[in-house]
Amino acid sequence: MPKTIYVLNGPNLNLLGSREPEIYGRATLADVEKLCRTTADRHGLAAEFRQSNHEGEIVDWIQQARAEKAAGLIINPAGYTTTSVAILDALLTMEAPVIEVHITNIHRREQFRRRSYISQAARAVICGCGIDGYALAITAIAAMVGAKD
Ligand code: DHK
Repeated sequence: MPKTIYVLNGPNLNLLGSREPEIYGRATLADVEKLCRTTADRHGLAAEFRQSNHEGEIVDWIQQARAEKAAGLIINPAGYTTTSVAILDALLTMEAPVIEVHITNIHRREQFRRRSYISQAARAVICGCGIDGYALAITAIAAMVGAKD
């Protein structure tokens, strides 16, 4: 059984491709999922890919990843980045590496997007690489946990 990386996506990312495409691009969440599966597979890992518009559901999934001893967790917290102590607290319980991903460069955008609660629990933060950031994060976790190349 391959080890599993959880890839969690926060609110409004279900609308990728049609939501402000001049900012977030034309790729859909299904495209992101495909990219994650292909990249994980290349490293001998499995991807558990999910999206929710609900904070508590994301907290539940983080606890599930911990209980199931996931190899790592990638999260694009989207709008919860700057508000969610609950998601931060859940991530702080993870022993496996956590990487925070944002499609856009949040530091080039409005001031309020720049202060992330989540970064305090993240081994790395990738932002501004578009959806490729997810693939980079999976590759980084594979290296961190010594998965096969
Ligand atoms: C996605 C969102 O939905 C925003 O709330 C964040 C992030 C940025 C992204 O770039 O992926 O501010």
